Amino acid sequence: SFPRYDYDLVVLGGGSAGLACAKEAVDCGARVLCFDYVKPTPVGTKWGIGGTCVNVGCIPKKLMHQASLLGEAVHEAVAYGWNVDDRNLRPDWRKLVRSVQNHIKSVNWVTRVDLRDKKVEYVNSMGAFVDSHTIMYYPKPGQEGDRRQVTAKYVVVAVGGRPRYPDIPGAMELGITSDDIFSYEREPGRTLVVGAGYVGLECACFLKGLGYDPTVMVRSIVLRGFDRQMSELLAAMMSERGVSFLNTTVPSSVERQSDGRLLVRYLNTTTQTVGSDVFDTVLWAIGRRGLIDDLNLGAAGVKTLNDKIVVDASEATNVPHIFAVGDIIHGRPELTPVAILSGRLLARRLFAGSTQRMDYADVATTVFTPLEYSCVGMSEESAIELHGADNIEVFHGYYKPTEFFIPQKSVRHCYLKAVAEMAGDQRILGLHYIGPVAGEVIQGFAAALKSGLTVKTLLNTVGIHPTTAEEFTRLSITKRSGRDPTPAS
Ligand code: FAD
Ligand code: NA7
Repeated sequence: SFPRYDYDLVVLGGGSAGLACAKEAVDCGARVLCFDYVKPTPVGTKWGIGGTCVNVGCIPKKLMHQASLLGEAVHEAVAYGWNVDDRNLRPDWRKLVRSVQNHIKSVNWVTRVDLRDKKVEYVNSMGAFVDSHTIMYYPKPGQEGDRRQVTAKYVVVAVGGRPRYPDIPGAMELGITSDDIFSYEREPGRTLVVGAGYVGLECACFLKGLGYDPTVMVRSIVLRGFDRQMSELLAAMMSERGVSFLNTTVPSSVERQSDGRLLVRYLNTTTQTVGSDVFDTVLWAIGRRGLIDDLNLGAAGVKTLNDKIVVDASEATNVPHIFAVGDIIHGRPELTPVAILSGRLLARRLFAGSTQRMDYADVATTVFTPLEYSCVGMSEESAIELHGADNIEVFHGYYKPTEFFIPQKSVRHCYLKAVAEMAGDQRILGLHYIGPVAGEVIQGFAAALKSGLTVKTLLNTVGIHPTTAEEFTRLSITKRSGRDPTPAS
C-alpha cells in the first residue's frame, strides 16, 4: 500500500543521540531521514556532522587533557632516568590544535561514510516543525526561496545544546566558549574561565597543563551536583597545581584594551567589592542551553520547560508520536553514552517491538582534571538525605600510587570512598575516586554497582597489585570510626 508519510522517522540533530537513533531505526527496517546543522559561534567557529561530543566536546577535550598530562609525564620521565632536556619544555599550541582538528575531520568523514553504508538519509540543514508530522527545511541554508518539507510517522528531537553567554557587555563579542577553544588559532595565554562546572574545571586544567595561566571564576561552589567532599578536594588539587580561583565572584563586563588584551571587571558577592584584571582570553563555561528556539515546537504542540523538552520514561513528549533524546531532554544526565543508549533503545521500541526502556540510574561519569575524579551512584549527601545518616556507612582512605614515589608527585589528593548501606551486607550506593585514570577505574565498578555490589563482595574481591583500583578492595576505615584515613607508608 502507498505509505502515508514520506518517512517512518525524521530525526532532528545528528549528534550522539540522533545518529544512534537513526542508525538503529534503519537497522530495524525503518525509512529514516536525519537533519544536522551547526550554527557558527559568535566568533565564527563551525564544524561538521557528529554533534558536540565529536567536534567540541568529549573527544577534543580528552585529547587536550592527554596533551597536558604528557607535559607532566616528561618531567616525571626525567626522575625515572630518561635523558630529556625538560628546561624549555613548551607545547606548540597551533600544532596541537591542528592534530586535534585532523582527528575530528577523520571522525566526521567516517561518520558520513557510515551513514551512506547504513543507508541513513542525511540532510545538512536545520529542520523545523510545520505541524506535528511535517518538517520544513532549506536544502541550501541561507537560500530561503527553496523551501522543502517532508512528513514522518515519528519525529525524534535530538538537537542537543550550546554554551550560554552571560548577559554582560562584551560577553559575545570578546569571549569564547568550549565551542571555540579546541580550534582556537591563537595561543590562549592568560585565560579567565568563568564557571566551575565540569566543563570549566576541565578547560582550566588542560590550559594549566599546557603552560597557560588559567583563573577560574566561581559564582557559588565548584561542581554543583557532585559529592561535596570530592569536589572540594578536586578544587584543592587544582589550587596546589597553580590554578587560581576567584571565589564567590561574578563578571560584570569585558572590554578590549588598546594593547588588545581583555579587561574584565567583576564583583565579589561575599565582600561586595569590585575588582578587575587583564586576560588574553575569556572562556565562558556557565552551562548549556537547549536548542529549542529554531524548532517551531509550538506548531507541533510540544511542551518545554526552560529550554528543555519534557519527556516521560519512554522519551515521549506530550505529543505521543514525537520523542526527544540526549541533552535536549529535561532532568537527565548530559552525557554521550546516555544519549547513544537512549537513542538506540528508543529506535528498537519504535521499530522492533522492544519494550526496554533507558535506565538513567547509576550512570558513571568522570571529570578529566589531572588527577581525575570519577564516580558512580550517589553522593554522600544524597545517600544521607535518602536513607538518613544513621543508615549509611562511608568507607574511605587516602592512598599513594606506586608510580608517584620516584617523581615525588603529591599524593595529598589521592582519595577514595564508598558510600554504603549500614545494614546487612552493606549494599554500595556510591563509589568516588580521585586519582590517575579515574574513568578507567570506575567503569568496571559501575557494572558491579548495577549488579548490586556490596561492601562484603568488595572486600572478598582480590585486588590487582600494584594498581590504584585495588584500593577499593582494601577499604577498612569508616568515617564513623574517626580513624585517620591516611596510609602509614
Ligand atoms: P549534540 O551532540 O549536541 O548533537 C545535536 C546536533 O543537532 C548538533 O550537531 C546540532 O548542531 C544539531 N541541531 C540543533 N538544532 C538542529 C535543528 N533544528 N535541525 C538540525 N540539526 C540541529 N559527555 C561525556 O559523556 N563525556 C565527556 O567527557 C564529555 N565531555 C564534554 C566536554 C564538553 C566541552 C562538552 C560541551 C560536552 C561534553 N560531554 C561529555 C557531553 C556530550 O558532548 C553530550 O552529552 C552529547 O554530545 C549530547 O548528544 P546529543 O546528541 O544530545 O546532542
Ligand atoms: P554546569 O554544570 O551547569 O556549570 C555551570 C557553572 O557556571 C556553574 O559553576 C555555575 O555556577 C556557573 N554559572 C552559571 N551561570 C553563571 C553566571 N551567569 N555567571 C557566573 N557563573 C555562572 O555547566 P557545564 O557547562 O560545566 O556542564 C554542562 C552540563 O553537563 C551540565 O548541565 C551538567 O548536567 C553536565 P552555580 O553553581 O550555578 O552558582
